[in-house]
Amino acid sequence: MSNPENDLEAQLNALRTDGENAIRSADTLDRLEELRVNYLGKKGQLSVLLGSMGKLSAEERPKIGAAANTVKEALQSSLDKQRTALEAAKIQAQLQAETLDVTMPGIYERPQGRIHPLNGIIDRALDIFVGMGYTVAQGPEMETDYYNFEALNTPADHPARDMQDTFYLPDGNLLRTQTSCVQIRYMEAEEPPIRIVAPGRVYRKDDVDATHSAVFHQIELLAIDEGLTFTDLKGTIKEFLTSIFGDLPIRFRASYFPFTEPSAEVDLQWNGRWLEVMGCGMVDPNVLNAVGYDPEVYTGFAAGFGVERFAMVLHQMDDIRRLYTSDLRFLKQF
Ligand code: 2NL
Repeated sequence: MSNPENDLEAQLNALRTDGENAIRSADTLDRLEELRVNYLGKKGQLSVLLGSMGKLSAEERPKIGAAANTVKEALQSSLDKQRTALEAAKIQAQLQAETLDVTMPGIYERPQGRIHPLNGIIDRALDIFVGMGYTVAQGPEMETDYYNFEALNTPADHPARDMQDTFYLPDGNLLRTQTSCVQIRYMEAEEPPIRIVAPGRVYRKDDVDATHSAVFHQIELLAIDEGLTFTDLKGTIKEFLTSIFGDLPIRFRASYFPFTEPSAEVDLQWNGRWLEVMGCGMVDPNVLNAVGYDPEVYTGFAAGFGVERFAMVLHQMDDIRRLYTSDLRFLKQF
C-alpha cells in the first residue's frame, strides 16, 4: 500500500506544476477563467484532492493542509500574473487596431449654408455696377442731420422730412434714411469723375406691415462727370434692370426728390403689371454746391432702390417680414 501522505503530497505537487504550465500557456482571458474554475473552483481539481484528506491521520492533516495552501496560493498568483499580462496585451492590441487617422476625410456631411435672398440681390447688383466701372462705397448708419438732410437739399423746414422721419439719438445724431450720405461723404473726399454704388441698411419711422419695415436695405448709385445727361441715366438703369429681371418693358415717370432735378420713378412691366422699382434723377445743383463742385462744370445722375422690394418681386414673396425672421423652411428655398 502506498503512503497516503506521500501520495497526496506528490499529487499536490503534480497539480501545481500542471496548473502553472497550463496557466502560463493560456492565451485568452476566457481560457484563463476556465483554468481558474478547473483548478481552484468549488468542484475544481484542488477541491477534489482535498476531499480525500479524510483518509489522513491527525498528524498528517495540518502538513498536507499547509502544502495545499501553498499550491493554492501559487496557482492564484500564477493566475493573477497571467491575467495582468493578458489584459495589458488586450489593451495593446486594441490600441493598435483602433488608431485614428485624423487626416481622413469626414464621413458626415456638414450642412451647407446659403446666401440670404437680400444678400443675393445686393451681390448681383454690385456685380453689375462694378462691371460698368463703379466702385462700392460704404459709410456709417448713424449720421448727422447735415449728411442725411441738409447736404441733400432737404433743410429742416422741408416737407420731404415728414416722409423720411427717422430715429433720433439724444446727441442730435440720427439713423440714416438713405445711403445718399455715403455719396456726400465720398464727393467731399474725392474729385470727379465719380462712379459709385452704395449698398447698406437704412431706417424709417414706419409702421411695420407686409410691405414696410422700419429697417431695410437700399442701394444707391451716383455718377458725376462733365457732360452727363438724362440719357446716360436712362441707359444705365435700362442695362441694370435688364441684367436683373430680363428684357422687360420699362418706363420713366416724372416724380420728385429734393436731391434730384428732374426726378423720375422707374416702372417695370412684370407679369403684365407696371411695378414701381426705382427712383432716380439728375443731381440737384444745390447738392453739387454743398460738396464744392461747380454745377456749371459738372452734372451727374443718381438712382436708388429698396433691396427688399427687389427680392419680393423677384421671388414672389407675400410679406417683407419673412426676410427678417430667419425661418429656415423659408430661407432654404433660395
Ligand atoms: C428711392 C429713390 C433715390 C437718389 C436716390 C441721390 C444721392 C445723391 C444725390 C442725388 Cl448724393 N440723389 N440719390 C436720387 C434719386 C432717387 O432713391 O426710391 N430709393 C429707395
